[in-house]
Amino acid sequence: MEEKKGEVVLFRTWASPICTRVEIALKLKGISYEYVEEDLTNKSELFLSLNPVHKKVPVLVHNGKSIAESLVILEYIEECWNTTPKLLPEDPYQRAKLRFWANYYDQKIVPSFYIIIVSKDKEREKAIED
Ligand SMILES: N[C@@H](CCC(=O)N[C@@H](CS)C(=O)NCC(=O)O)C(=O)O
Repeated sequence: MEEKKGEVVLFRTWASPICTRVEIALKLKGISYEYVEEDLTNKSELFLSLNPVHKKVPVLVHNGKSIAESLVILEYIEECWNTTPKLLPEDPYQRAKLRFWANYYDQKIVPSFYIIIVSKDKEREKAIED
């Protein structure tokens, strides 16, 4: 069940597995949000004002306040919507295992994903295999 905590907007781009991570968290917690597709080849002034340091998606805007960096956003979501299903398990060992796979996703899956969508031939085949 959704907890009413105000307006949530997610600036993302469809081809980003990093953004998908935030979207999964929002869906898991049943949080309603507006999706704004940002064109990374022509970033809007609004978007640049929301993440002036890194200028990257994802950016979460909650009640007019912006939060950048996907892992920071996940922690914010967990802290703000703390009565909905937990993103992290209680048990420290289970947490460690989850962090291991989250790190694996960042180190292995995300780079391969970008190679798959932009490369051809052998490089692409290798990324698929990886
Ligand atoms: N460490 C950042 C990485 C975010 C990131 O790399 N976003 C990419 C899309 S996946 C981006 O916005 N790239 C646009 C750019 O670098 O100009 C996070 O976890 O949020």
